[in-house]
Amino acid sequence: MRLIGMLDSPYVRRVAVSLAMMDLPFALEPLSVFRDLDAFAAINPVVKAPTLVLDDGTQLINSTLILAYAERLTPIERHLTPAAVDDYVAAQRVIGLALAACEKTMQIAYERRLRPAEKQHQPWLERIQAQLIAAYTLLDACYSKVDEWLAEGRPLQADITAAIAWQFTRATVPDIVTLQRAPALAALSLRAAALPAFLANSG
Ligand SMILES: N[C@@H](CCC(=O)N[C@@H](CS)C(=O)NCC(=O)O)C(=O)O
Repeated sequence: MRLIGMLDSPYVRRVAVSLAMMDLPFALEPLSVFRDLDAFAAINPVVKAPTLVLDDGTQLINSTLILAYAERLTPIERHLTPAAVDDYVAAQRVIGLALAACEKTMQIAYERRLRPAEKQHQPWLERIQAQLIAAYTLLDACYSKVDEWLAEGRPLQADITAAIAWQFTRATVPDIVTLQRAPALAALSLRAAALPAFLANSG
């Protein structure tokens, strides 16, 4: 399998880290959706990172859909989705909040980097920033009583995505989301960063 995209994208990174944790081999092709637009479009004209190219040439996009496929290739003991329904609901809540945080961070980054200063719309930026802070307040609460990992005593998809979202936001908009904003997430992020799959796929 070929994974197209850069590890500085939280969506690409959650796929890369998860494939590594599931022991699924893949070749990373670090193309940027901006700097390598033509090369990316030659592979996938929709230009979405991550793009997973299967051995028969089929392309999958959207990190969540790619990860759902990847679990189909994996024995159950390596699944990153918890088995018990209560744990599954808790995980889906965490993943939803973390992905919303990634989306809002990305929107702020695109607004700051791509739009000329005179075309920036302050009320829109303020709205996204409030959504981002709300997502992290709720996400931190999910981890406030968690000792190590959310479920099953091992790192699963929710932990991976929450840690990657936090690292991405801290790297991208540290002025908006401070370390003090989410202490439980900051601690989770440190635990996750020490995992071999994270070390092998750092942004
Ligand atoms: N919900 C998607 C988001 C993917 C996404 O937006 N990726 C960015 C790169 S970080 C991208 O492809 N941007 C280019 C564009 O949307 O034009 C996922 O989970 O894969």
